[in-house]
Formats: sequence, C-alpha cells, structure tokens
Amino acid sequence: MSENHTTTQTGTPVGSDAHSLTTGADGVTALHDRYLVEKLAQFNRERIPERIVHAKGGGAFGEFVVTGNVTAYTKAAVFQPGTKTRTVQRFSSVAGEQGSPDTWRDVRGFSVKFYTTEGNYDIVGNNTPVFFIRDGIKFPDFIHSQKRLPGSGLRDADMQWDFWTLSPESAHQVTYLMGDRGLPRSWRTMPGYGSHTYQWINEAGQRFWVKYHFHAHQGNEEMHGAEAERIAGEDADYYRRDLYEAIERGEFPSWTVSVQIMPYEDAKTYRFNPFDLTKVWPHADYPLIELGVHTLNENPENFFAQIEQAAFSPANTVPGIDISPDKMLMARVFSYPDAQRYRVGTNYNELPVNAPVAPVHNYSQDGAARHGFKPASAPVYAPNSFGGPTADPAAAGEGSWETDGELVRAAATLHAEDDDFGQAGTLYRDVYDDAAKERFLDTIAGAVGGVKSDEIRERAVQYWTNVDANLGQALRARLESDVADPDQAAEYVGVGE
Ligand code: HDE
Repeated sequence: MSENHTTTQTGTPVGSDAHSLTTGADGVTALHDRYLVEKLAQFNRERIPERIVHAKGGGAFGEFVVTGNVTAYTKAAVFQPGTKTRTVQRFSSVAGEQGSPDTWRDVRGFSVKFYTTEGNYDIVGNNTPVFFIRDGIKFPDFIHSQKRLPGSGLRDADMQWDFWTLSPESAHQVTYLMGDRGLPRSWRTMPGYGSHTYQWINEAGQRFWVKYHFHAHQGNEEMHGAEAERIAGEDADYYRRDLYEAIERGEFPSWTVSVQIMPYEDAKTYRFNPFDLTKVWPHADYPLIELGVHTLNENPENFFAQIEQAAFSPANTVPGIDISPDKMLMARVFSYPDAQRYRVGTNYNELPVNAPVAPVHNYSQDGAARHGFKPASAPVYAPNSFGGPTADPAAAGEGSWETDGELVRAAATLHAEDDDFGQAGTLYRDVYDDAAKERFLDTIAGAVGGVKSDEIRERAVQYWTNVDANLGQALRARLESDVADPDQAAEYVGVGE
C-alpha cells in the first residue's frame, strides 16, 4: 500500500476524496459516510476565535544573542553575556480584523518569546514606547471606541475622538499614531519597545527598573497616506508578505536590543512617574545600554499552528525579571493568559510553539486536549512526602517593591513634571521635522475632519492645542477653511492598542 494515501483523522485509508457514499451513483448520501462527515465537521472547526485586538499579524522564528554585559543588573540566564536563545516573534496591527489591510494607520504589535533555559520570557510590546491609557480598567472602553458602532457595525470618527478627547492621557500615543510611526514601510523597518517599565533583579538581589528598546538594523522607514491607502487596496498582506519573502531570500532582519536602567530608589523622586505608560524616560536621564541582537531567520512551517496559536504574555517572566507597579502591566498579566485559555484552549502552553525548552514541574493536570502527563507514581499535590517538586523562592528570582495604603480607586500619583500633553508636545516639536509636521497636520485634519459632532470636533482642536498651540491654531485654520480632504478621514481607520 503506498505510503502517501489519504486517510481519516484516525489513520484509516479512505476510498475517495471526490465522491460521497450514495445508494447507486445517483442515489441518496449515506449518513454513515464517516469520511464525508468527518471532513465537513473538521472544516467547520478550522477557525479559533481571532485575537480581540492584534488579530492581523505575521511572524517568524529567530535567535537572540547577548552582546552586552548587564550582569550587574539582572541574573536572568537569557541576558548573560554571550547567551544565545531561540525566539519566536509576532508583529501585528491592532484594530483590524484578521482579513484587514496591513497598511491601515495603526500602532503595531511587537512581541518576542524567548525560549530560555529558565522558562519562556515574553516581551509583548508595540512599535511605540507609550500607550493611550494608564489604567487597564479603561482598556475595553478604549478598544470599543476605536472599533465598530453597535448598530451599523461601522467605524466612527466621533467615537474615536470622543474617547481620546475625554481621555487626555492618550495625547502622547495619539501623537505617535498620527505621525509617520503610524505607517511603517514594513515590520522590518520599524523599532519595537517593551513600552512598560519592568524590574530586573541581580544575583545579589538588588533591584532595578528597566525599559526595552529594539532598533532595526534595517533602519526606520515609513510610507505616507496615499501610498498606504493604495497598498491597502492592492495587497492586504503587504507586511506579512514582505517579512516572509525577505526571510525566504535569506535577508534576515535584525534589531539591536538596548535597555534603559533606573536605580530602584530613583523611582520615588524621578520627575515623571516611571510607571506611567503614557510617558517615556528621556535618554538624557537614563541612556541606552546595549543588551544584544535579535535576528529573525526562520519562517513558520505552518502559519496557523505556529503564529495564529502563538501565545505571548507579559505574565511570562523568568528569574531576575519581573513586572512593575504599572497598572496597565498588572492588568495585562491577567488578561493575556485568560485570552489564550479562551482562544486556544486550557493547555495552550503544551503546543510546540508555546512549550518551553525548560522542564515543567508542577501539580497541574488534565484539562481539554491535555497530552503531557507525569509518571503514575508522581504525587499530584503539594506538600507531599514522595519527592514531588517543591517551590524555591531563590530559584524563582521574583521581583518585589514596597506597597502599602488603604484600598482606593484613584489616579496614580503625579510626579513633578507629570501631565498629559508635555511629552506629546516634545515629540511633535522636537522629533517631527517640518515635513513630518506637515504630514501630521494633514493626517489629523483628515481624521478630525471626519468628526460629525461640532462639540467633539472643538474638543479635538483643543486637545491638539494643548499638545502645541501652533498646531492647534493650524488645525483650526485647516478645518475652518474646510480644505481638510474628507477622503483623508477614510485614510485613518485603525486604532492603536
Ligand atoms: Fe494587549 N492584548 N492589552 N497591549 N496586546 C492582547 O492578548 C490587553 C496593551 C499587545 O501577537 C490580547 O492573546 C489589556 C499594551 C500585543 O499574540 C489581550 C491591555 C501593549 C498583542 C490584550 C492591553 C499591548 C496584544 C488579545 C490594557 C503594548 C498581540 C489576544 C491593560 C505595551 C500579541 C491576546 C500577539 C494582545 C489585553 C494593552 C500589546 C486581549 C487588558 C499597553 C502586541 O489579552
């Protein structure tokens, strides 16, 4: 019997892939045509729920090599000098559903899973160093406002700008989103950030605060409105194709990974709240320190198994690395595993793309589609007298910070220079050159020009005036002269996440 014959899912050879089992060639179909039934039933179940955000994306496998020396700051094995670690990375846009165009204006997801010897470490960031909100409790509202109206199922500029102008903390990230960073030329030509502040712990138990930066060796290249819109119509998978074909050609994209390190005690008095995700730490305050180089050099063999089912989570930390008291990061630690249990299944971490290279020792068991198991003699509870695994705080290398006070619902403490518009204004004035400023004005005039409500549009002009008075004045003039290209409003459909 030839080895390459068609079988059922249970390995039984089948008679035909072209003809159902019928009574006579023209008769009725037999219900017991189990291959027909299996094939149709399997087909109906090929899709799993798409990611509620970051649904559209692509990715590849790679390698991270430590080129710097940060042993003074972290004991994490993955970041020890010379260490090489296999990785998988997924890039994504945020608002678009799975079939949406890659080149809609949006923030891009930038997620890296390190298969380290001490367990998987995930940096789940974006191509921007900040975010729209400071507290995860606002996240569902934010995303609702950026997606689709409940009645028509359409996107709506009034919803988008109503949320943003009533959430002034969004200004820094919206300034990124509406600038050139919102339309990268490819995933290979954009930076990445861990965005949040994380904690590192060294061998001596000393703690530090850290931010991650990924700078593309391919440089940062962007495209602009009209070109992005044309490509969106011609090739919805433009970025996914670019990455896949570059790796096929042997052009392996790479990034230098650097960190900013803040001494633990500095956090209390730093001029910005260092755990406020809407803020950056100026490099003059905490310069970049090179950590290593990340290279993507292997395409997935199967997109669904290895990219669609990949589960990245800020909860995946390793000894010597932990999260920080950033309200957004703490909320994400719950949300990602919850989303993945729902989307992929209880035992999603057993899938090859999510499975650690480090051994797994614990007392979890069973659950849908479980296929790993321990020897029958292994105890299934702790503590036990039979040599089962025991927890070891030293091995866990977990972080910590002081925390006390009455339980309250309140905005985070503002530090000396904390506000909602300052860093957005600095980005607009000091980073965007004249041409970028002109493109920026075109984009926000187009987007705000699409707002129907006069009240919200006026608030949007005030929002941008708070970012920069000249910008606000130019926007008002542009809107009033009504040269805002109504079609341009269509150019902005995405949302950052
Ligand atoms: Fe996400 N985010 N997020 N996010 N996010 C998800 O997890 C969430 C936030 C980011 O390629 C989801 O498995 C909450 C910030 C990326 O698989 C979900 C909050 C940043 C990806 C989720 C945030 C991100 C996600 C959807 C507010 C950058 C794709 C599917 C506290 C620093 C990862 C999933 C991949 C995915 C929750 C905010 C980036 C719903 C609750 C801030 C790159 O769990």
